[in-house]
Amino acid sequence: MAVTVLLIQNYNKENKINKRVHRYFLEKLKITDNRKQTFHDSRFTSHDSQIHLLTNSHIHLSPFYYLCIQIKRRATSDERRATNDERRAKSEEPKKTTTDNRQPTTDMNYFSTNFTLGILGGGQLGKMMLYETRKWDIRTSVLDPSAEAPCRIATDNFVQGDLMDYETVYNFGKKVDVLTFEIEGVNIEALEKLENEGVKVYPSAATLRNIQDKGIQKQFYKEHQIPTSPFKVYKDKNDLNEAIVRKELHFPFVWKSCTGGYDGKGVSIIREAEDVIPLSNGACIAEKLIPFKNELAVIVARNPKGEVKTYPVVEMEFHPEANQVEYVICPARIDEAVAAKARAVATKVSEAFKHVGLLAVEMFQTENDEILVNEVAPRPHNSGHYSIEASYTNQFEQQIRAILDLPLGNTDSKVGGIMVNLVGAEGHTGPVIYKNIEKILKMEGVTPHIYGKKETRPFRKMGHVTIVNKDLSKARKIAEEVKKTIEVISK
Ligand code: AIR
Repeated sequence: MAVTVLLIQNYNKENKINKRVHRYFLEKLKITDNRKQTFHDSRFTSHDSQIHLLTNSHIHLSPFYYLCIQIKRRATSDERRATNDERRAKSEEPKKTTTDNRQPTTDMNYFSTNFTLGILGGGQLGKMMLYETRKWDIRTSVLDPSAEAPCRIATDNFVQGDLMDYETVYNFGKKVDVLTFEIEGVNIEALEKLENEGVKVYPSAATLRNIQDKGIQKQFYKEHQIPTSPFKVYKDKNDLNEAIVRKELHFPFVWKSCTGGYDGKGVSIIREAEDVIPLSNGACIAEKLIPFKNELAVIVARNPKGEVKTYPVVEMEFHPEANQVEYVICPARIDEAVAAKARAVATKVSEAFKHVGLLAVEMFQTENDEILVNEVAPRPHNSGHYSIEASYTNQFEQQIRAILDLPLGNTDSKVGGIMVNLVGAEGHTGPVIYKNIEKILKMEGVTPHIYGKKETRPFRKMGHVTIVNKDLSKARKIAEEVKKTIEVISK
């Protein structure tokens, strides 16, 4: 068993940390793993079961210091000790202020050490993030409910468990140095608790709170003067039906479940009363159906220092039935002025959220070239997959840079890129086959990505293909060929 000393200190009157107290504990307690946190009293709760306030008689503690001790099970090794010595030495240095008032992470050594990045969710987005942690030899731990999660093959430590369960997420988070997520459906209360105990959670629990529930997200846009389509929130299906009967709500409109929807789930266009019947019965929003010229997206990267970069605007074409993106085209074939406006709106959204990591902002370009924010995702996004082959810094590397407070990379493209989603064909459920994959491999500039989900289902995202070409119209033609050729079916 190793002892972790958690020093919760306020600065004294001279604004100095009591190094003597700190050193005393490091030496006397034979500490093998030490973390020092500096934050305000309000973040510390004395009734917290994990932390016991120590009133130590051996040394004099000024009223400006609180000293806490935390017992934790942890593996010890020479390597870990060496890393922690480095951290200890660095932690004596004065801390920089960050835009979100938390500790910057740059004093950590992430590369080829025991630093551990925790990822909630082990699907394709996590798997593609792991290509980058492997590239930089950063240790990872992944939590996912499925024993066959795609991340399993590339993470250092895999934990099977429910992402919505408080205890599971909390226990997982306690064992990592920085915690992130690759799916929004995670337990926020556990993230809040972890943050209060000094774990760095990026994007923050507060950002996720504003995004996870689509009703809250829309309200956030309204409060921050971010252009979005008109909407109303309803507490359940009954409430929605009553609004239809009262003629407060007119057909057609867009129904969105407030929670739990992704990859086209939880979104429907309601054209008549019968369309309401199959909807799930939870809190929802009804949005005005916007006639638009284009659906666009901009990925914004932001680190804890507040450095911000936007990727070029991409254009999305949707599958009419599945409500899933079929082609993502970068750069979007739109006027430069519209592209500049879209990037400016995305930056405004990012500033309002003060998020850390990536924020994918999906937008509509209306018939009179207005930009309306549809929704955001605080993570790597389908609309940025093209960047693996086409950009100087792909979105997954950028996510790692942003959450670890490293300098952000160049977001420009080296070449035009088009992404085609590989979704499970209708009528096929079971062990997956990528039919005709060898045919698309012969095509110019074509790279398939296989997510590693063993079972296919209609419209399930099973992979994607990127097509790069200096000539975007040529890439578009090849993308169509790819789409016609490859099929995701079951055995
Ligand atoms: N994901 C998360 N939000 C939207 C998407 N597409 C990705 C994440 C998650 C995976 O989809 O990588 O882990 C879940 O996919 P599935 O097919 O198992 O539902």
